[in-house]
Amino acid sequence: MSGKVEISRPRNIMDRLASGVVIGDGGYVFALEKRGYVRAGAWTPESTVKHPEAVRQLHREFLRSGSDVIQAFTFYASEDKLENRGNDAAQTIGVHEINKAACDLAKEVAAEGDALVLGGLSQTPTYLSGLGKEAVQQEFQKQIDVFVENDLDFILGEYFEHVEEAEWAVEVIKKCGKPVGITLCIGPEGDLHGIPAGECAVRLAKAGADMVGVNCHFGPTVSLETMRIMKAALEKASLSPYLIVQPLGYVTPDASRQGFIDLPEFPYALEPRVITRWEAQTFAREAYNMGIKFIGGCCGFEAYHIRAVAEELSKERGHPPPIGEEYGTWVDGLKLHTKPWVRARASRSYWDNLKPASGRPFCSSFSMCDSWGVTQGHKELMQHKEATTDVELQNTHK
Ligand code: CBH
Ligand code: ZN
Repeated sequence: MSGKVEISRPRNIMDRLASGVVIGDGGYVFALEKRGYVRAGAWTPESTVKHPEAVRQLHREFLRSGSDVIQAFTFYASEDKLENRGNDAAQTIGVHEINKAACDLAKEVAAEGDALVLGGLSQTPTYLSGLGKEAVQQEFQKQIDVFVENDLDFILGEYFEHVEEAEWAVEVIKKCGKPVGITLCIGPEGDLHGIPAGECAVRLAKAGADMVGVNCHFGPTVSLETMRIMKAALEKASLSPYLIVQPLGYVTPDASRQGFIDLPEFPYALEPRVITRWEAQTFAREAYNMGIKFIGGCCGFEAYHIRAVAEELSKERGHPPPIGEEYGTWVDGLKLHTKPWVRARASRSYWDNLKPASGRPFCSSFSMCDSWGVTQGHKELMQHKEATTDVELQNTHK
């Protein structure tokens, strides 16, 4: 396949960041759930063992679209998470096998081009249960061991709601000597303990993270707002980690503190909020102009969004996305359309000025967010669950 970029680039993420912008990949769990290979809720990382062809194909789509790095599919693949969700498959397959299979698949596809491979860790149930730093770091260590055994290029701690847990992740990742990125899934209001976004960024840089930023929970516009706050605080503290942003591929102007999780449409009816490829291009430009060096996506961010990011930054990177090398640009394609009024759309300004209709006359622009406010300790959640189960039981016995 044509994933290979002619000029061979440094094999180290830090060198790549120093020499230009790095394009990440997009959302795995959401894409694989829609394709029927991942179950929503538990987000079943054992797909790396059960459906390797599906994970491989998605990696390949991101690579062909212009991703410079391929992320092993290890989201929620910590041992405590696998056990905590009470899933048989995960218990029989196990943390080592799931993470190892993820490393193999990511490495295999990355080698079809010139991509680096990273392993991802994320927040743990152990933290939310208040079991303390040592227990949390032990969970991270089990995944890090596999990433080191498989010699991945760097490690990303992503999807942390609490900066304290993210600091613990940075501390333990640093011990393995690999470069470390860290992204919180927070918005401009800060983390779920109420720590302001700027302070979070400073704490993570001080902990030694090489890349600091946000992923998931909010769309491109809100995520860039958070990044602006982080950047200003880092500059004020004279800290200069690389900035990284991997937002949702959904627009979320109405989301509250916990982002898209609080939207009533999460997770099965978010489609009307999907960003267009043009919005992905605008996002890429804005992120680049802000000095963000690592630009990718999270849930809802599909391969064609990554392609749009790579197209927007073609000049800066010195080449179009690999798929463009094969098929030319989107303009070239559209100029060949049979209908003249479609051919007339072969200009960037046409798409930039378009306000796409939703086709849904009864949809409102904004939603009312759920605001349960439960994250830490899960106490209230458990109480609610018990109450709901009681009601359900009463109902079934009626
Ligand atoms: O799948 C991926 O692309 C990962 N790199 C990040 C997933 S962000 C996970 C969202 C889960 C939402 C939830 O808590 O239910
Ligand atoms: Zn996400």
